[in-house]
Amino acid sequence: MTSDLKHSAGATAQLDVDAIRADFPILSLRPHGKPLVYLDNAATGQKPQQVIDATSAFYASQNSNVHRGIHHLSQLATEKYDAARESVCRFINAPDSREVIFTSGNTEALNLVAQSYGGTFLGEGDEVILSQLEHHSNIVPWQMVCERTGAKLRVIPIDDNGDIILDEFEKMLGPKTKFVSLIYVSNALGTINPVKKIIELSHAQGVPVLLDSAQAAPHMPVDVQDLDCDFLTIAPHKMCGPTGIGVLYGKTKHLEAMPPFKGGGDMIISVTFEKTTYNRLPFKFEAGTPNIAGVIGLGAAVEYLSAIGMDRVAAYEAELLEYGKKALREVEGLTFIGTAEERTATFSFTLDSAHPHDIGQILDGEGIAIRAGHHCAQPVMKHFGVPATARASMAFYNTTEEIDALVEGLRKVNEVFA
Ligand code: 7TS
Repeated sequence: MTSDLKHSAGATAQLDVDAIRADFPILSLRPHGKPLVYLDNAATGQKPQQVIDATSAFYASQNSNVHRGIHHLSQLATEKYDAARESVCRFINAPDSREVIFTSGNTEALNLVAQSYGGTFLGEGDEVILSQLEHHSNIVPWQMVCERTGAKLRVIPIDDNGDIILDEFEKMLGPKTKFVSLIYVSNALGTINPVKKIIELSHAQGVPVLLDSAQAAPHMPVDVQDLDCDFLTIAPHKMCGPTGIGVLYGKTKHLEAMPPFKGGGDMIISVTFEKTTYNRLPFKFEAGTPNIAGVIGLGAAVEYLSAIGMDRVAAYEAELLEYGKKALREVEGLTFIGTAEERTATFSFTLDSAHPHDIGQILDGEGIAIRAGHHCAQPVMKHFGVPATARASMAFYNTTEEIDALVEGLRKVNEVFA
């Protein structure tokens, strides 16, 4: 990354995308002999050399277990591991790094809250509010805990733009509501939910709110103190980090009141067969040897993103969104699925000429990677009456030229299936 990129100020300043792209070795691949146009960032993002280097340096020269050895390597690994937690803490502006819990992924972070918080504090007749935009991983864990506890799910409906209907939320929020668990940005449509309003309304009734920010944190500044959310989850592999690692942020008052999610090493202070005393935060929720290389890679990822500036990432991607909306509208027979005013640069669409899977296959032949399917959000597909969509999801290293390539690719799909 060039130094002027790090130091130029202002949210609307252009990114030096050429310099950024040079950091991502995979972007110079040529699948099927064509330049790679990677537009499947909502599924997973690509990794800059800085993250690859941090991960391989761990295995090459730091590898050891953390929080247990007194030898040089263990201390080094522990230092790197703890420093990564501080980096993540700064990235989301958490008040205290003990509120930053490492999990195996965004999915595990959601399961942790559903099982530990929900399993403890929900009872017969209580209600948990989700929205119709949720990814399956913020539906199924709550269904599982509702089955066990007798609580019920309420679902905020969406309109034909793919926006949640706030009035309906206000109507269902009441004395029975015990928790709100909401997707921040829709993975299927890109809709950015009015989360601050939801949190304000929920808190007015004393109801805690979790934000699944798997698709928000890669695209915009996420500040847990400004949001005042009670919990927040992150999918590091969608924001330059490795797979196999996730983040749960939680307010201390909730995390202290919750039982551990998993038992094992590191999450205890003392163990006898009669009684185990649990460790303090965050270790209470981190049983067993963690994904040390993953955490260190995540630390490098958030440092990389912070050096660019998430406000600049958001401003640049907003330009990609505007360009993409205009360019894709020119493709014959294309219908956008999801047209919310507030959204990220994620384009879900259908073509009159071809099924989404056929679109994906023809585009692949052109070196263009998109996702076709229900995107693990079947309730969203149901609302729009489609079994699947084609989805092109952008990141800050994508360009308007790549959107042009997508448009050309879609014209080719129309020709093939004419
Ligand atoms: N929540 C949201 C909003 C997501 O987009 C995803 C993954 C998850 C949770 C689950 O994250 P994981 O990393 O634990 O699997 N979304 C997608 C997608 O849109 N295409 O592939 C994965």
